[in-house]
Amino acid sequence: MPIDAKQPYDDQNIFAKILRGEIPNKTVMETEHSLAFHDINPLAPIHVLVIPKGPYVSWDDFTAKASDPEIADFVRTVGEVARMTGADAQGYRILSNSGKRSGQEVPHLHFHVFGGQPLGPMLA
Ligand code: D5M
Repeated sequence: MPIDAKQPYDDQNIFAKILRGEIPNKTVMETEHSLAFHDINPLAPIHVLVIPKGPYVSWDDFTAKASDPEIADFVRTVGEVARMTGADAQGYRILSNSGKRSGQEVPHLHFHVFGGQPLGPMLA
């Protein structure tokens, strides 16, 4: 069920549980403010999720509330994931759903990094 991106942060969401170590994840990299891990239902050979460690629902929530160091760390982590997975070699896609109309399912900001195959005009 897509979420309302303007809802208050729900600390019982699945990515909050991953950040607290309550459920496992396949970590690609971790920094002071960000975590990158493999998507549980990959839609491409490379499908990594990058999340901030702070309690932000969506991109608009994050960019309104997060500190500059958190934002810089997150943006750099997304780039580093593209490089370290090899997605940068032949091209990749970054996507983030925000709110009901986008189909956002998990109410904790995440960027999808897709790669490893031709991606076509869109990859939902
Ligand atoms: O994307 C939410 C994404 O989160 C979707 O691609 C599945 C992924 N997901 C859900 N649970 C997990 C766990 N436990 N580990 C890794 N990946 C997970 P959205 O943009 O919100 O539709």
